[in-house]
Amino acid sequence: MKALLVIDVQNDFLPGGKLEIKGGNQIISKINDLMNNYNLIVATKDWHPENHISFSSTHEGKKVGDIIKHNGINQILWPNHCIQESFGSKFPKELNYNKINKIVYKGKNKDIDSYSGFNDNAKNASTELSVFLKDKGVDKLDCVGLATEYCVKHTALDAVKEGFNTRVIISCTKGLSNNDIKDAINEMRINGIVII
Ligand code: VGL
Ligand code: ZN
Repeated sequence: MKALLVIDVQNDFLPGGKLEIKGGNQIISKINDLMNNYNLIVATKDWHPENHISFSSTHEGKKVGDIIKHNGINQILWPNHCIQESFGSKFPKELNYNKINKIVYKGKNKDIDSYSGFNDNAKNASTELSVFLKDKGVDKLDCVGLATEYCVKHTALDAVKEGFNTRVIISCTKGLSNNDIKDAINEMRINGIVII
């Protein structure tokens, strides 16, 4: 059984959003088309409280792009984004989100970021994603969404670790930095992810 995983396609990651990814809007209609090929579609949402550790505004004297160490792990500081229930946290109206069967929320704990839809960045806590997919009999997972080198990469790497036959449909992803995207694609390939 195959499933489509739509990662963090939310207003704040699209042009005009708080953490905008150039061209992020261009993948929406492609994802809508792709949805026709799947009987099970799951989406992740970045879902932060207002004082989240990943926001530069949470740390006095820090700015966007700074890297801090928190509880032993590096954290890049971002603009405030995807605050729970805000407009920026919502699906864009152009996305056929009524076809999504299940939404998994991540990054809810203010003390730790969560790029992966499966686990937080310390790999201490898991979301319900893996159990949900396995309960549905999913063995093949196709990943699309934003951003290629952050949440898509980390979600796909964890999917492999969870035993899913994992592919990333690269034309249905967009990232922030071309160099980092290249590195991310290599890292995903090395770890057994099929890039199509
Ligand atoms: C993401 C940075 C911060 C992502 C989420 O969805 O790739 N990136 N939070
Ligand atoms: Zn985030």
